[in-house]
Amino acid sequence: MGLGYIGLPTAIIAAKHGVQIIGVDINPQVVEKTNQGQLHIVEPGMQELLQEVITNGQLKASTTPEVSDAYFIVVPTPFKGGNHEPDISYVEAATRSVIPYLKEGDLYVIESTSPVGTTDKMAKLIFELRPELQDKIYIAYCPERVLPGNVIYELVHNDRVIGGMNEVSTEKAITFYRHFVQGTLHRTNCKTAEMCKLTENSSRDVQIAFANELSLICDKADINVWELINLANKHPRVNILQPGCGVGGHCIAVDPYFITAEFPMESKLIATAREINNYKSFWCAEKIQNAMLRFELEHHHKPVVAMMGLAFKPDIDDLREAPAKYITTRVMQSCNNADILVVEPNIKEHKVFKLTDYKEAYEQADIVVFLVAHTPFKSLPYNNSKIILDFCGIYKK
Ligand code: SAJ
Repeated sequence: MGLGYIGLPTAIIAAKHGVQIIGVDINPQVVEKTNQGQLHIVEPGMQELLQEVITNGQLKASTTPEVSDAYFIVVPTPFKGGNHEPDISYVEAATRSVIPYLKEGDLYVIESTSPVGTTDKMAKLIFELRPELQDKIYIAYCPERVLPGNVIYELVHNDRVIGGMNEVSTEKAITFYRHFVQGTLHRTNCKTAEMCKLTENSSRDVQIAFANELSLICDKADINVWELINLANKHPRVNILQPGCGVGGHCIAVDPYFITAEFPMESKLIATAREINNYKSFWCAEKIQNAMLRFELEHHHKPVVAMMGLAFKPDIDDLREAPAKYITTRVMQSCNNADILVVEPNIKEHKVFKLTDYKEAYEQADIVVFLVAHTPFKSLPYNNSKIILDFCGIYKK
């Protein structure tokens, strides 16, 4: 259930390993494209695999479920409201749509990132509507852990945590994942498995916040934060991540809120990390605006500014929740007349931003702002005559 960034690759890989798959999505265009063997997401190597499993009939897409032996819920869990309350309505809708098909011996697994207690809630819903299935079906939670861009490898090789409602459910789910997972399958209960996913991404968010906080301190102290982190990491037990222009994407910048919304009194560090990482983007925008004002005062004309990168991390074309996109929008809104050149080498065009080639933008700009450490940017020679704001460590030395 759900043919997005995780559901579709999982369906393809399982199909490739001999499982007969019906991929269900509420979006008819996604279903149509998938059945034509066209990948609607960007993921290296996946297009060929999709073509193969569609051609040999192992995978078929549909807008409605069919009777199966196992059901996997792989739909988004966004948040709602100012308090970032998790919204599990898609998980619930997908669950409701499979309930009529469930039969004795079936397996039901949630993979969607979910607040603690979601699997229990969905089990309750299933048994309310189908009381005769009590103790006759297997229910588990098994989060995905793959890194976009490396999905084919990680879906097969990463370890997975599998938490059943009871031990037999865990075992049943393990038997399924064995079809294509070569990593170790770790047994637990569903609540721990739910919390484990949130913990993994919150841990990364907290670690990035530490690096971002250091970058703010170093800016004031006039210390090169990249050199500092590199040196600190020479300690055998220190491993600091890299600062950037904020934390983006649809996982790390979202999942910690699933903890803070439910446990606000206890999750002070996790909440502060979120604030620091959000603040870092705001701070970058302010820095750029200040540099532009200073330039105008000195030169009596507005600067040409190159905004280098829009994606949420290096070398991808995914702009979802991208801090670079937020910063670029904010800067553009604050200066109607200034020349802002927007650069994103990983996409051809964008419906809001007019894109400029990265070499051309670098050439023309008075102020160059590095927002994302895309590989091509690293070959641009450092030009002393320009004002360079390097928020992502293109020129680390
Ligand atoms: N970032 C930094 N500094 C760093 C590392 C990352 O600023 O040192 C920023 C990136 O630029 C980006 C954001 O963090 O804006 C997130 O990027 P990421 O590469 O850390 O993670 P995602 O969102 O692509 O994927 C994460 C992964 N989780 C962990 O590494 C714990 C992945 O394994 C998960 O499957 C995925 O979230 C998910 O779906 O939850």
